Amino acid sequence: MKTQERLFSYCLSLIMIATIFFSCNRTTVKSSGNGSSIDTLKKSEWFHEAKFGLFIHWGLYASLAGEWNGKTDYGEWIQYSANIPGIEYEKIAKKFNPVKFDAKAWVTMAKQAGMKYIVITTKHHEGFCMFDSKLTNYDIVDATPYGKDPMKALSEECKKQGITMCFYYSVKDWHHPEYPVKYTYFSKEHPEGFHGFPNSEADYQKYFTYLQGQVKEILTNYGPVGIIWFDWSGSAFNKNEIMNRQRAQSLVDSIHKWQPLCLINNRLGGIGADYGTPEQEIPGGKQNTAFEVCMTLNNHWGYNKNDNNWKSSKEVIYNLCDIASKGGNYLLNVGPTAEGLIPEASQKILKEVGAWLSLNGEAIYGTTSGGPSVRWNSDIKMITAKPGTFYLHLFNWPTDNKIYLNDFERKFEKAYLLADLEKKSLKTDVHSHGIMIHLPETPLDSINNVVVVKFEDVNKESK
Ligand code: FHN
Repeated sequence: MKTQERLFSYCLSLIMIATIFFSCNRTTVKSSGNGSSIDTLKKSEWFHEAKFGLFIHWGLYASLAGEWNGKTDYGEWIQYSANIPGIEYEKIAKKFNPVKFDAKAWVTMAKQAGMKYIVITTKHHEGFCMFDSKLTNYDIVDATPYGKDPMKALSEECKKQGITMCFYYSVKDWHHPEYPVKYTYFSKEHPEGFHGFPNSEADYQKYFTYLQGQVKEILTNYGPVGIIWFDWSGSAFNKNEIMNRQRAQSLVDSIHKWQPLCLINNRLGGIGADYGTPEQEIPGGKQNTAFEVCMTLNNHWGYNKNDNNWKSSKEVIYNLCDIASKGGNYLLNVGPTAEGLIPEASQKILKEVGAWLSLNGEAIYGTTSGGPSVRWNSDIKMITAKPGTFYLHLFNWPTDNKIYLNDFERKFEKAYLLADLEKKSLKTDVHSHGIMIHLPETPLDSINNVVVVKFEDVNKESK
């Protein structure tokens, strides 16, 4: 290779290395921790204490109640799944008038269900804003006969009742003309993606400015917000979308300024995430990072009047205990009607869950994963813990009315049934290789009987 060429390639590689070096610095997103000045653990204390929250999917799609052109299995994706053009879909707003919406009734229902926080959709993929936004007229105040801001009423009522207000915000937007179709969901129905007002010139920066402006509105107009629950950023924040990832990081930095204590979920491409959000499934085992399982009560997030495939209160309690025994939170959904009512069936299930938690909440709120540190009866799968205490969740009453605590290294103190108002100590036999707890013939609770095991908390002294 002639000297010039050798010199030329040498310079070229120098340039390459320089570009990579500089590009890395420019593009590296501060992913060590979430960049918040306030330690995530500190600001997550309320979240780990709370354990149980209400998810609310409410929007124009509630008016269609899951039906379009004779098909009845739609939900909050009805505009996409039924391929409804924007101009057609917008008309729904003109009739959206939730006169029966009662913030007090909603928050009271959540509280009586034993839920400690509410996450409500301020804007779902349809792009319609269920709050008063100065950045669009496609919102509940400007575009509907209702003309009021339900987020204002809800945040004030949450404050009154000590429930933490949290907001869901969809990054994807089938209404905003600057939201590129390429970032929407490609499927058999829509091989090129879907948008109500497809715009080939869509400029994501313009959309992101809109998004940033709206996130500022919901984080500065409604008082303290516990969580900003982003959803469906699609491919916009994929690792090769450098610009967008930078935009997301700048949004995270702004959120920390507007609400330093506000938690951010992991659906902004994972940027600034304080915790993970498994959906419709419970992780197999204890997780090392904070997580919150979100789940529907029937088959849809949004209201579907024909969907009566409701979970039982036992199933909900089972999921809540299972998730808590793995160190996570449970965010359970309701889909209100267009009139502003929570479906009766949802209310009934949540009331029953609340009745169980009113007696057994101690075994859920503020607990950690008990973990398999001690070998129990094989069918005791769920254990939650607090210093000096294990909570054994018995969904099946042992056939021989006994619990075996094998190799229980801790200094055992006593055991009793949590639902026993007198907290009478259960008879126990302490053996060299463990402890046997004698249970009464019949369980006190028809769903889950929690046995409380008290032991000497070795850490207490050192505290
Ligand atoms: O597409 C949404 C869906 O409509 C719903 O909002 C869930 C809730 O977590 N999130 C998305 C699906 O992952």
